[in-house]
Amino acid sequence: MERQPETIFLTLLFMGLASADLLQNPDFEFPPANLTGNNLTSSFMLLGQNNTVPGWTFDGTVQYVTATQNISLPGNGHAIQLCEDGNINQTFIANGGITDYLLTFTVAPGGQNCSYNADVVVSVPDSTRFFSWKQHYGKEKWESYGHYLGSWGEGEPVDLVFQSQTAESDPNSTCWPVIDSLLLKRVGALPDANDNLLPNGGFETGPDFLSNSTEGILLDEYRSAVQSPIQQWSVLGTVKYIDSRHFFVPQGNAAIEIVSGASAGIQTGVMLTEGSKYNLEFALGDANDTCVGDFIVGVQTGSTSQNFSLASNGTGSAKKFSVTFKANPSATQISFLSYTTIQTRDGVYCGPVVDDVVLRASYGLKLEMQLKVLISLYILLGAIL
Ligand SMILES: *[C@@H]1O[C@H](CO)[C@@H](O)[C@H](O)[C@H]1NC(C)=O
Ligand SMILES: *[C@@H]1O[C@H](CO)[C@@H](O)[C@H](O)[C@H]1NC(C)=O
Ligand SMILES: *[C@@H]1O[C@H](CO)[C@@H](O)[C@H](O)[C@H]1NC(C)=O
Ligand SMILES: *[C@@H]1O[C@H](CO)[C@@H](O)[C@H](O)[C@H]1NC(C)=O
Ligand SMILES: *[C@@H]1O[C@H](CO)[C@@H](O)[C@H](O)[C@H]1NC(C)=O
Ligand SMILES: *[C@@H]1O[C@H](CO)[C@@H](O)[C@H](O)[C@H]1NC(C)=O
Ligand SMILES: *[C@@H]1O[C@H](CO)[C@@H](O)[C@H](O)[C@H]1NC(C)=O
Ligand SMILES: *[C@@H]1O[C@H](CO)[C@@H](O)[C@H](O)[C@H]1NC(C)=O
Ligand SMILES: *[C@@H]1O[C@H](CO)[C@@H](O)[C@H](O)[C@H]1NC(C)=O
Ligand SMILES: *[C@@H]1O[C@H](CO)[C@@H](O)[C@H](O)[C@H]1NC(C)=O
Ligand SMILES: *[C@@H]1O[C@H](CO)[C@@H](O)[C@H](O)[C@H]1NC(C)=O
Ligand SMILES: [Ca+2]
Repeated sequence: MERQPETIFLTLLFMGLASADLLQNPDFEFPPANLTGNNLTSSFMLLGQNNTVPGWTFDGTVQYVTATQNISLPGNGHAIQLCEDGNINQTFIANGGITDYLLTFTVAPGGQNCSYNADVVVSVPDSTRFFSWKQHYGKEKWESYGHYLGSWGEGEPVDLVFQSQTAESDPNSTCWPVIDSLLLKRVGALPDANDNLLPNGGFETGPDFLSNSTEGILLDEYRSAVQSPIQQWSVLGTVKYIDSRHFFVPQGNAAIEIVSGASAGIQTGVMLTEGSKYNLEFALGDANDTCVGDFIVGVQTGSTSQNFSLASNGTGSAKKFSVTFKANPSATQISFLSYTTIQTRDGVYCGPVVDDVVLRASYGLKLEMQLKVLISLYILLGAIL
């Protein structure tokens, strides 16, 4: 089938919006102005007044990092270390209508033999969030995080600031964070969900994946479903956003793996018709990340909840399940919580994968409605005749 020119134009426009480079030098591959590849040999170089990194402003002690055996990075080898009182910032200009902005970034602990890892603080106007270095959520010495930055409209300047923060007074015993590989994404309207009453039930809309990373993206707790990196879902505990290029994903390009211990998971809310019956369908599985064990997933639909168990051999498989429930008077909470803490043989935390969550009025309701319509038609006909 041939595409209409306007469809192509719209597709290009959409892709343009989605991939527009909002940030300059987001992976720090453009080195300090007075350096070139030839003399970029030292692994840590202190930034100064005359050697700044293109696109960025810095303050405090900040170093330009070149990856060596001593430090592993996900990108092409250059990054920024935020040392004592160190911060970097860049202002980007929001474009298009008011939309959400999602950030993906990577953190590695810099230094050796330190007893304390400083936090990374990410801030934009009206929001500040701390990210602590977390071990055992991946195989690498770095972690990628997804973050809901905020919502802005055309022309608004947004100053994005990264800084280090530590409670430790001795800078020599502190590992200062190294940050790299920023991806900033504008999220437009969620795609049409067909007759699914839950938007983003397949988790296809979320922070961008690093194309080369086999680690997925960690999402810390986000209590609000509106201000969340997984659009329309709040996050409890820590979950991992996984891509189909590097994990087994039941549907589409992305899914959620619940990786932190008991009662971590995801949750959404939806207004339903009181007393009506609904059917919730979902896929549970494992991510093909050698996560072996018995998963127990608690599925809550309004005031009722039910546990589903799944034996995983860690080789990537999924099963469809469904529950039928009657809606409550108030907004209905739908959540998926993991009740098990499992580690792979390498000590990496892992757990059940949730995907393809579809909520529909149950067949019974549809039939009931059709019957009601038929009956009223008969009554109407009877009245006319
Ligand atoms: C680095 O290389 C550039 C160009 O090759 C040169 O202008 C500059 O002086 C060099 N700096 C040092 C410190 O060697
Ligand atoms: C930076 O460069 C300017 C001009 O080249 C020079 O005057 C100034 O002393 C330099 N500052 C530092 C801190 O090296
Ligand atoms: C770049 O400029 C800074 C500040 O003047 C200086 O300390 C550093 O040696 C310069 N590096 C090179 C390679 O010229
Ligand atoms: C790597 O770390 C070792 C100490 O553990 C140090 O001797 C060496 O110089 C470092 N290499 C680089 C390139 O910084
Ligand atoms: C991904 O890996 C390939 C091969 O290792 C490399 O050539 C490429 O530059 C990497 N891309 C990124 C974005 O790091
Ligand atoms: C970083 O912040 C400072 C102070 O708020 C501001 O003057 C500067 O323009 C910012 N730099 C960038 C690149 O946005
Ligand atoms: C870190 O500690 C190890 C073992 O305690 C030692 O071999 C190494 O030299 C130390 N590295 C630095 C940079 O102090
Ligand atoms: C940190 O280490 C440096 C050299 O390794 C030393 O000169 C400095 O006094 C140390 N600072 C503290 C607070 O121990
Ligand atoms: C589900 O399992 C957890 C952990 O075993 C248990 O605490 C909870 O009560 C169970 N919930 C239901 C509805 O059976
Ligand atoms: C792992 O589990 C899947 C699904 O239950 C099954 O198809 C597969 O044969 C199992 N593989 C092994 C090695 O047990
Ligand atoms: C699991 O990963 C292995 C490679 O690590 C791959 O060969 C296999 O096809 C994957 N299985 C599934 C179900 O995706
Ligand atoms: Ca999906």
